Amino acid sequence: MADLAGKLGLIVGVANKRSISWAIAQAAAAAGARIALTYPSERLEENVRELAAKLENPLVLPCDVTKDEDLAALAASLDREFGGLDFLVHGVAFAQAAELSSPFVQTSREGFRVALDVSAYSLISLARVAAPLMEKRGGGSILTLTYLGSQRVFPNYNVMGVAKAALEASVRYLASDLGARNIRVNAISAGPIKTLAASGISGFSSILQVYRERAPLKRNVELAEVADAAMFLLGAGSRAVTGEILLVDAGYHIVGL
Ligand code: NAD
Ligand code: 0WE
Repeated sequence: MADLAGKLGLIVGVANKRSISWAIAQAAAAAGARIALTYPSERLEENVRELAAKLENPLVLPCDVTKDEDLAALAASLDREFGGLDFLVHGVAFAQAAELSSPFVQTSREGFRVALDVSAYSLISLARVAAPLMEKRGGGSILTLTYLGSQRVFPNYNVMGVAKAALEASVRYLASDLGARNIRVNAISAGPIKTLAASGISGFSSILQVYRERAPLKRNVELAEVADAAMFLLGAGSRAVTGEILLVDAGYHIVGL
């Protein structure tokens, strides 16, 4: 497994023990990294602090990605406490519930704004905050999480699909922008996993079943498998990889019929 000994990482998007970001945080910590976790609201602070306590010497900081002042304070805290940054994991997505159950054509202006702001623009603003800290360390690796609904239509994924398309394009533009500073930007497009974000989706179990039947590997993907792929993209093994969307979906995306 990738060696992240002595590396400093910021992980945004841990809500509970089933979060993909938490699986990545645990794997990165096991590989020797020191981790900063964030929480978006006081409601989730206790959850995140409890999980962070399982890590060695963690940093826990507030950050609602829709608030510029939170991002500025996050940058200042990281600069003070870490003095630099080697990697950033972005595992944040949100759309208002109504947008994931109404016909796509009914997408509201506000629903579109919120989904794109939280799920796509936040990668750009976090990258802007992280880049100067990564420069201090001679470069870095930025990783986000996306879903195939960016490229293909999945019933009810709706405006989240549009947000993920914007997120994936942002990965390429950021990779181009930050490459000269030795900062890489990539995404993992994961197959469906029953997390908090998935528990709000009606019919999620049938989505898992369809993937299990049709994917070449005839099974779903596990949190640890996404985390292992993340270790590759965060570590030196991927030092010449940037702007890439790596599908970790048991091969589902290659199937035509
Ligand atoms: P999750 O609910 O555990 O993670 C989503 C996170 O977004 C939560 O921690 C939540 O607190 C955070 N968040 C929402 N609004 C925020 C805000 N304003 N500021 C800061 N944080 C905010 O669910 P997950 O499945 O682990 O999702 C992580 C990422 O993985 C998402 O981008 C999701 O789209 C992506 N993904 C999930 C699946 C899946 O099937 N679970 C598949 C592919 C990709
Ligand atoms: O990105 C996601 C889901 C993200 C998400 C989930 C919720 C549920 C609760 C964003 N916003 C909200 N808002 C809420 O109020 N996934 C990749 C998981 C997912 O969601 C689907 C999927 C898959 C897979 C929705 C429809 C079809 C497939």
